[in-house]
Amino acid sequence: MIIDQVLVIPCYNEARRFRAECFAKALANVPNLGLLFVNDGSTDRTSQVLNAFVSAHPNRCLSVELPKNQGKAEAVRQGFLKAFNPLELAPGIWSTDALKFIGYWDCDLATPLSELPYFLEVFSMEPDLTLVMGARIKLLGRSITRHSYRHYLGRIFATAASMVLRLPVYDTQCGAKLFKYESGTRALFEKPFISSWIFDVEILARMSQKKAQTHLEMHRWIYELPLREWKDVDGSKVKPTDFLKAILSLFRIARAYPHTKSRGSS
Ligand SMILES: Nc1nc2c(ncn2[C@@H]2O[C@H](COP(=O)(O)OP(=O)(O)OP(=O)(O)O)[C@@H](O)[C@H]2O)c(=O)[nH]1
Ligand SMILES: [Mg+2]
Repeated sequence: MIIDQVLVIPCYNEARRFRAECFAKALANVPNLGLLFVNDGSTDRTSQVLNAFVSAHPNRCLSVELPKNQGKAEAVRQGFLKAFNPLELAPGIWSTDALKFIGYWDCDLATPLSELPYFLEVFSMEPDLTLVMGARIKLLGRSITRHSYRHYLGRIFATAASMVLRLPVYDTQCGAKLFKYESGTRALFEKPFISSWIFDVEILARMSQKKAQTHLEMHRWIYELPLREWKDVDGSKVKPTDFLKAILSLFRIARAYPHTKSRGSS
């Protein structure tokens, strides 16, 4: 069995929320899926919980321990760098030659792992895509459950992010994203992010800069997939003040990526 798709799961003080049975079910349902957990300097029992899970699924899981808490952006980045480094992977089972997709997925499984096949389906229909991102859109026939204050703050933020990026993006912050495993993706994660929380916006800004140089249209590279299911999971560590911090970070991103212009937004 060869791993051809890997999900990086950033984990900060997740011992209580970690649902081993859901991750185990995903491993059983998707035979070529690998999970790469990044313990982001947790101070609870996350390390023990992850080690127990990784030991129970030795060929399917890897883990990274960050010595101190660095925030979601750096946790995800470290996971991606490991997944792109052949020396860090388990020989024979995990190989950089076999990997086709790499993503990140919030540990609380607010986006259930049963959504993953739909991401893969989009890639199979649109092979030129680089990134498929989950989008939390309330539509008939879907189950998107979100506290209303978080929904409205999220909408304000998303609108501001879309203006800064000059891209018609609906939901930058959904914690489920899948990339094609290729050198261009690795390049997106090469440098540390300036924002520890809204690094998703920065990823789009980095893609936008690159695409502007190559005159390619963003909509050919990125696809937002309306999720079938998403729910707020209790125990989020994001506070209302983080909304203000996120808006300030947007200004910093706008300054840091001045040529962020889309050619695919019209
Ligand atoms: N809050 C927080 N989360 C981190 C950190 N490092 C990694 N993470 C992980 O980032 C993911 C998202 O964190 P959550 O606390 O679920 O954030 P949330 O408010 O629920 O965000 P949404 O699910 O998008 O509403 C989880 O997998 C966390 O374990 C960190 O320093 N702080
Ligand atoms: Mg969450």
